[in-house]
Amino acid sequence: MVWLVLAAAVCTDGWRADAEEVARRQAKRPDFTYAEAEVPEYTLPPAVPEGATADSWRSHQRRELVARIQTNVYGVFPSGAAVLYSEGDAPTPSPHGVLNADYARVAVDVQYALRKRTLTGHLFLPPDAKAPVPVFVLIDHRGVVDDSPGRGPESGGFWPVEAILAAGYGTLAFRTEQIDPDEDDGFRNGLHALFADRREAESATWSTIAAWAWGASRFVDAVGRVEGVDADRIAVIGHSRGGKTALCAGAYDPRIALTIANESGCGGAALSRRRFGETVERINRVFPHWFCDRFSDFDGREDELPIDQHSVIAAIAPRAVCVGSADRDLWADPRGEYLGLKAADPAFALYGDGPLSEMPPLDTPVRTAVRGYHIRSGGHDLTDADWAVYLDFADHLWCRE
Ligand code: GTR
Repeated sequence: MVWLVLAAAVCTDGWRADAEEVARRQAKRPDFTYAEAEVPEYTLPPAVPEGATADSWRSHQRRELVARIQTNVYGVFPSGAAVLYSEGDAPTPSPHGVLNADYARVAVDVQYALRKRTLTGHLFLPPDAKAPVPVFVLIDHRGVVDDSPGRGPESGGFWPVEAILAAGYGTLAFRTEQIDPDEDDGFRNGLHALFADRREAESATWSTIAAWAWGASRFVDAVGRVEGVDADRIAVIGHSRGGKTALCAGAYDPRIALTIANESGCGGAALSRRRFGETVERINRVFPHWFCDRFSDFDGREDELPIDQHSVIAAIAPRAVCVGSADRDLWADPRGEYLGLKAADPAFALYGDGPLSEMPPLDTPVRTAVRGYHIRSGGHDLTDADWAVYLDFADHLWCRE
């Protein structure tokens, strides 16, 4: 794979949306912006406070930023539940036949006020690893993993288990619906049901994305306890709404070593102030449960947001983060996703990382020491080609090339 290794290089041949595709989208959704020329002027809040240093960032400024993200965008997951990680079975040869892998079913028990739920994830490890391996935790909002007894997880484009194992990594996938079903139910089901007595007082600060992100953190804990896993090298990856969730998890949980947001769009890596494709108003109207109530105060008033989505990426610094876009996925605003990563430059610069280059051409991944960006040909999906970029990035990050 060809990577551009970045200095402050200016690339004049960077990606531009296909004009016919823009016209087609625009005709289909005339109320939304698909033309770059129509993006309004905007000023982003600074990624880091003036005069920030690596010390001040580490000691309090990163946490203060996370608090602003919680208040304004993703909200919080209700606190106070007891979490039990069962000793678990050591990974054993996969019962799924097709895979040459070790497999473990990973269970996490969550208990609050005598109410209890068990979360389940599926972990595959390469069978012949000589040292503990890094693991990719996949946020599965598509139901790719089949939890029913006797059935194994399907290995395919969205979760190419064989390719991940062949690259020397382990991988766990968990279904988001067991944590919170993806519907606007007033937080009555999923794990929120454990906190029923707090619903009236607290639910304005709850969100489904924060709950899924909390779940991702629990699986980071759980896999870190499994023999053969390198607990310091755990990546969390999600696509689309799962990509928004990965960014929330990466910002909130400093133990996540690599955050991967594939085509995460509005409320993900894309800058809200650009109002390109999906907007804050639209996402809050169609998916009111994804974000905390306060986020809808900014419907049509993006310039009043005290942060923007680059702040979420900044809150991950100095840990690693990859953002992926797709050429035909204009609803997710590929350029806005790139700019979200780019505008986080000052936070990563505190640690000597970057700057990120200009937007690269199609299918030409770029990276700094700890950030990666690519835009792939094709539509909205998490494909083998995206995984190949992320596996390559992990090789570079963890010196496994
Ligand atoms: C769309 C939504 C996007 C994206 C996508 C998905 O309907 O507008 O923000 O999250 O769903 O998750 O596939």
